[in-house]
Amino acid sequence: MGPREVLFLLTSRSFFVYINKKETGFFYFKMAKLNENNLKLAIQKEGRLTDETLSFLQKSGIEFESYKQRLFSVGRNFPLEILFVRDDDIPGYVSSGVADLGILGLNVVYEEKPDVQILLNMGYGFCYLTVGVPKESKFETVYDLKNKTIATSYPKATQEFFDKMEVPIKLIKINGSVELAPTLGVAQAIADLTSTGSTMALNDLRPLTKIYDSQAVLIGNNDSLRTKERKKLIDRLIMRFKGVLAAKNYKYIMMNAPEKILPKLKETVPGLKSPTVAPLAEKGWISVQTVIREDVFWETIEKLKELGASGILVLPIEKIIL
Ligand code: PRT
Ligand code: ZN
Repeated sequence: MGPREVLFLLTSRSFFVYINKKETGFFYFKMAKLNENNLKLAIQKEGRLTDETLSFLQKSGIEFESYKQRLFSVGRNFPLEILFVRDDDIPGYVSSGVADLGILGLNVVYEEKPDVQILLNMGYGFCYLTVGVPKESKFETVYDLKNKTIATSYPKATQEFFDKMEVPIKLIKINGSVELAPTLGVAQAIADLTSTGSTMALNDLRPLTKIYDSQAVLIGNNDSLRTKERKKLIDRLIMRFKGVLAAKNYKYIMMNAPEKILPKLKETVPGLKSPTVAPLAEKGWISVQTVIREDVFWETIEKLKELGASGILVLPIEKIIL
């Protein structure tokens, strides 16, 4: 256990108490008073989702003090308190109402099944729960894993998946370094999160099948969503989040084009509503400004060039309020 690891953490809507052990062996605790009326958002204190969550909040225009070594931060320009906790504790905080909202991996929600609502996909922290088998093994389909032992940190989702496939398996729950289980002879296969797939490859494993897709999600407490004033604040926050997400998915483009291709341009780039068109000094030419979707960016640009558009300028969008 690292010296900074939280030993005990107790919070209610108004207090945050944190008890820890120093390297010297002494216990110490900190207590903070929270403003009961502020919205509370629990996020991961230190881990894979932390940087992107903090940068997402900043892009949403929420200003707060740097979080390093902090337990919580208060929004300067939004009635929001951010609680920094272990990701595994977020479902409990949100379902019990200590926090109104939480941002965590969908994988944790699938596993813990807290009584909360999933409000928004955050568009980062993408990964998959994947069944992996030794590269040299004969396993080709999930049916080949009948009666085999599978090591995982996600026993519920894994069991449910194999139950649905009607393949009986034995499960062994491992909390870390699941990918070592086949080499150690503990299991014949694993079910673990993957993103690039390099951990599996480095451990001589290959993916056999995917159990689910995951990404960071915003979850909400049921009572908070039913309380009028709190729901209003949550909606305001979600509107900001959606603005950041929409901006990420679109690019702003400006181009010059012969006037006669305008109908075809409109078909290629439907934009959010319709493009802005202005005449150019050169007769028969126009300037067109619109937005295009990031996921079809290059296809769209290629089509526009084919149609005869030139001088294409692409700009990032900071926010889109729909
Ligand atoms: O300390 P705390 O409890 O808060 O954090 P943690 O250690 O439990 O979680 P952390 O920080 O490792 O991950 C937080 C969340 O990030 C997870 O719950 C997922 O939603 C998400 N996420 C996204 C991932 C990955 N990608 C990921 N690749 N979580 C873990 N991994 C691990 C995976 O377990 C495996 O060991 O990365 C390895 C595989 O990665 P690739 O790229 O080699 O395939
Ligand atoms: Zn965790």
